[in-house]
Amino acid sequence: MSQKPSLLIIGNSNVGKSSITKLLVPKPSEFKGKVGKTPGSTLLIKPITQAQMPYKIVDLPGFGYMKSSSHRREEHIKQKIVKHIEKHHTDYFFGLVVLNILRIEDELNKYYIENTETIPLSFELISFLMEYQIPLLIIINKIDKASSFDKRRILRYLIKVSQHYGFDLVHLNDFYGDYLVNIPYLEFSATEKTNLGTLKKIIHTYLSSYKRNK
Ligand SMILES: Nc1nc2c(ncn2[C@@H]2O[C@H](COP(=O)(O)OP(=O)(O)O)[C@@H](O)[C@H]2O)c(=O)[nH]1
Ligand SMILES: [Mg+2]
Repeated sequence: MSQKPSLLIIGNSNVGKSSITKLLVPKPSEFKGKVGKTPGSTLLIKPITQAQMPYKIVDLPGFGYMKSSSHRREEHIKQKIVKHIEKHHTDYFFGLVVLNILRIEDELNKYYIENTETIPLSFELISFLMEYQIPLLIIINKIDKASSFDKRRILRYLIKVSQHYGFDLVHLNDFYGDYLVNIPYLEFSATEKTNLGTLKKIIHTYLSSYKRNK
């Protein structure tokens, strides 16, 4: 196939997906996706391509918190994402699951502690993507907004709840590529470009290994 492989960037709205995309494309001024809220009830799956970029970027909204299908619109979007991944999973060489550090505690409290019928953050999505063997990196974005004290507390909490769902989150520096056990995370700030070099490097590592194995 002459098609370029795809990078998945997935997460709830406002976590920073478009901002991260803008940092990855060679010509940010040609990236038309607006940074900011994009309300709307339809899911548009439209890859971002640029001539000089060796891969495509697909930005998806992630899926929600319900175990039941009570919320029809969210269920509809979830079904579209599931169908898309089922059909195209072999095109994806890497996936970035983006979280907003300032929302993590709230979401864990609301969907893990207070309600046992729901699944917080993107745990359901992460296991789904792992089933399709798409290598993943959890991006903890907006770290510029948290103190280092809060950051440590939030990360500790996230790691603990993750273990409840069977995931071991490990810092990218401590990750050895064993996706059956571990998922790497990276602290990030799109506005400050914190760890952007590390992110670009790991993307290219996975891109090369995907191409080698094709
Ligand atoms: N402080 C801070 N703001 C950010 C960061 N990343 C994104 N934002 C802001 O968060 C808002 C939503 O970002 P956007 O990229 O549109 O999120 P998306 O909905 O996931 O695509 C925008 O106002 C961004 O400027 C970050 O790392 N730090
Ligand atoms: Mg966006």
